This record gives sequence, structure tokens and C-alpha cells, in this order.
Amino acid sequence: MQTLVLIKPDGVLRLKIGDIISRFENKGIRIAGLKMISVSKEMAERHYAVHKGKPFYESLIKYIMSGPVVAMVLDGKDVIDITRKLVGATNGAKAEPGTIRGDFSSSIDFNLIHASDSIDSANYEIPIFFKESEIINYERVDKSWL
Ligand code: FUP
Repeated sequence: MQTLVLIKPDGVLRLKIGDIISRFENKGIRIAGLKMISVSKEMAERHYAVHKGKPFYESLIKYIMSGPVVAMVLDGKDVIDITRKLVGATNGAKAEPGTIRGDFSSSIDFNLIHASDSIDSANYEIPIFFKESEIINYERVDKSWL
């Protein structure tokens, strides 16, 4: 199973890339794809198509295009649920301490990170950001979780 994670521009500009990636590594999740990108209008609109027409849609598009984004494909058993738990509730002000949003964000507008919420979402979102050749299958030295 795979999921898409984006460290959004506020996470990159606030120097939280390492903190965020280490949460996933510490949990034993395998990083199968990783890169820094500038999100184009077309990619942003595809990624957030489900929110089109909502009051926050335009600001969401502007936000994801406002600076560098670190895109990741995470791979492993139950990785979608585990990642969503590590990420925490959408609104950083309400997210539990100990989660990424709970520890690093205090708003819904700048909540640092995106993670696919279902298999269907992951299957839709991953190809927006990654070609198949950019997703690497390898074995970790520590196989305790894989
Ligand atoms: P999440 O799955 O937790 O990232 O949240 P959603 O997919 O529901 O929302 C995507 C993004 O839209 C969130 F990261 C923040 C933004 N959003 C708002 O700004 N206002 C809302 O009421 C809901 C979401």
C-alpha cells in the first residue's frame, strides 16, 4: 500500500522538513519517493479537485503554490491509516499534541502537511506528483515493520 504526503510551503519555509520526515522514519515507514517541487496551477487544481467550489478552494490553490513543496510516497502495510494518525486532525488548533499538526500548526489555513485519506485518494494523487520510475522499491536494513 502507498500514500502521498506533501510537506506544504509553510512546513518547508519554517524548516520542518527534517522534523516531519523523521516522524515517518521513526515509525518504521518506508520512503519510496521523495522530491522538492514547485506545484503548478494544473497540479494544484488536479490535487484539490474534490474541494472545487468550496469557500476555501482558491486560498488552498494559492497556498500550495506559494513556495516549495516536499512530495513523498510512503509505502507499507496500513500506511494510509498510520500516516493520517501521525499527521493529526485537519485544524492544527484542534490536532492532538504528539501529532505533526498538533505539534507544529495552530491553524487550519497553514496546517503544514497533506496525506491521502483513502486508497482511492492515494491512487488519484500519487500520479499527479510522481512518475512510476520515481517510486523506488527497496528493502530496508531493519525489516521489523515491512
Ligand atoms: P485533510 O485531509 O486533513 O488534509 O483535510 P481536507 O482534505 O478536508 O482539507 C484539505 C485542506 O483544505 C486542508 F489541509 C485545509 C483546507 N481546509 C480549509 O481551509 N477549511 C476547511 O474548512 C477544510 C479544509
